[in-house]
Amino acid sequence: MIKFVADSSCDITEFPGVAFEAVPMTISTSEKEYIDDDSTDIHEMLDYLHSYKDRSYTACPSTEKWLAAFDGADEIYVVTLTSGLSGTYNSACLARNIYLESHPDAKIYVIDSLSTGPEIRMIIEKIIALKQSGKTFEEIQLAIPEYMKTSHLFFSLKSLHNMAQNGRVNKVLASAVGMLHISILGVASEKGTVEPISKCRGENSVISSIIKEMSKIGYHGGKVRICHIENEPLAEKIIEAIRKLYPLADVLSYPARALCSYYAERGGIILGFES
Ligand code: X90
Repeated sequence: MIKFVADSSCDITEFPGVAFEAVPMTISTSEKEYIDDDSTDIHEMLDYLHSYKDRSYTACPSTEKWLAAFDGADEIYVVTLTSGLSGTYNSACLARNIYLESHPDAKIYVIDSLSTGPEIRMIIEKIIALKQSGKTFEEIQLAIPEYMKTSHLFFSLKSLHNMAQNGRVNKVLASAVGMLHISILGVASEKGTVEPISKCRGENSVISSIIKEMSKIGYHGGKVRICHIENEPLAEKIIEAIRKLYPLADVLSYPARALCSYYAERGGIILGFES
């Protein structure tokens, strides 16, 4: 059986027509835990965290959780959140080694996305398309690193509070963003970490800066995936701006699941695209 697996930072819970599983990350405080699966009410989680004044944490899936997702499969493709910010890639690699001891004929390809959300989704979509066109495991192992040279991730965030609290960005940068109407525009760096590009004042500036930065990297009408944290209007305006330039572009927006919602915070958007 062929299986496609990711951690829940991919923001999708199913893929029609294939065996796909998202292994949940968790978000917690000292009094409550949210498991990042279909059961989590993200609006409620964001409200709760806003009113909760003490600190909150996240955790990546245990090796056991990855193993449970591999169970029964003998050709497995795994895409994880960046190893630059999380232990999820290491945990998945450990699970691969353990699984291979009891399933020596299985093939498992674990991919460190060096990114999150929409770019992970694009990598999964690519693997599935390659598989459906008849490519072998070995061919896919060669094709994906090439594909990842053409996939990129931008984000626009209104707060870096949760990232700073959990040591994922520095506090000086975070405190500069707390102001009303200021968003920080950034890019996933080569190492899979947060790299700020500019501060934008107001929504129009966010939209034009994103379009400008995309074309700088060589966007010319390829696939775009946008997840938003309770900010569908901004995602739709970005789509509109892209379609003005490239009416036929394959562009999609959808709400983020819990892990990306926690770190990108209310109002944030994360955008993956192909150059
Ligand atoms: O506990 C854990 O292992 C999870 C840690 C997750 C850390 C950051 C997740 C970022 C989510 C924020 C904006 C995009 C940043 C992308 C940089 C690669 C989304």
